[in-house]
Amino acid sequence: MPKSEKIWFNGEWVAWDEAKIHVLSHVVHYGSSVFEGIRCYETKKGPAVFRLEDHVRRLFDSAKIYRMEIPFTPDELSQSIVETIRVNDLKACYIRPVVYRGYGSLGVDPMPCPVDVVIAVWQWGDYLGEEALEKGVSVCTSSWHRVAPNTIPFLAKAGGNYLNSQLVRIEANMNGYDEGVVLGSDGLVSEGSGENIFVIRNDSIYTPASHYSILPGITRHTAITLLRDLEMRVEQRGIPREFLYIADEVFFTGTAAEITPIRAIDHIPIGEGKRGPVTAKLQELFFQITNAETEDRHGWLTFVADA
Ligand code: PPE
Repeated sequence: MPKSEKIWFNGEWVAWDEAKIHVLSHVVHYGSSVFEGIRCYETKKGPAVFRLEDHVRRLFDSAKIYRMEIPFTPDELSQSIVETIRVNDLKACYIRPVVYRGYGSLGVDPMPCPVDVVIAVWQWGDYLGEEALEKGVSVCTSSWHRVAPNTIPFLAKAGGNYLNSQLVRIEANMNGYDEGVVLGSDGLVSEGSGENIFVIRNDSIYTPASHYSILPGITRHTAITLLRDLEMRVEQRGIPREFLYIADEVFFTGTAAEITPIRAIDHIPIGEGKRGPVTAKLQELFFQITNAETEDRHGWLTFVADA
């Protein structure tokens, strides 16, 4: 992966290669971390972080669910994120804050372990391949399902959740697909391994509601808001697998994936088998906002120069 200069480690600056933890840290054994993925975009007014406050809020929500006390305030963390971009002198980057149970005692009970906080930034390009945004991706329905509600909480963006996502992604890639769509324990559509999903048929747009074992994506919320600005309403509900096959358009949303069209599911072409008109319009609007080419009417950008 591309290295940057410095990593913010519990409030100190550490050189990229020196940002290490003990092998007996709780997180290594029990997956006890919560994290965020945030993007910073290059604009004519310098680098701008997209929806910083919302991501920091979700990080604190995730920590709260797992009773992890973050030893910094949300404002301090937001400021440190901006500072990390500045120190590394990056224009556009991906930002990965991670909070984890560190080194202290081993055993399932995490409470005796310290809570460590790290912020790393680096340049991260296309998530689902070079042509994904334009041509769309080919996905499968995963043979793995999401874990049931009341097993592992999906409203928390926790490291351990991604064991399930890893199985989905490995299976999809080994079978020649770009990504997998996961069904929930009830057999209804949940999301991608690292993206939320939207479905369009006729004049209606649907996305699984938050109780379908989805991560409540910030890009998902962005898409719902931008579509509303275009006078298109998104209905949040249960979606059966086969509804995807007969859709006019299907797309993924995510910080890494941004707005990615899906051109085929289980080898069945979606609509005309290419990016559809609503997806194209939404992408255009999304990138105009992230790149500060249009008015930031929802107040989603934090300019590194001003913060
Ligand atoms: N669902 C999952 C399971 C998920 O991991 C993500 C983000 C989303 C939905 C979309 O959420 P949001 O980014 O707030 O719109 N996945 C992050 C991690 C990807 C990775 O490979 O790591 C991301 O996109 O940054």
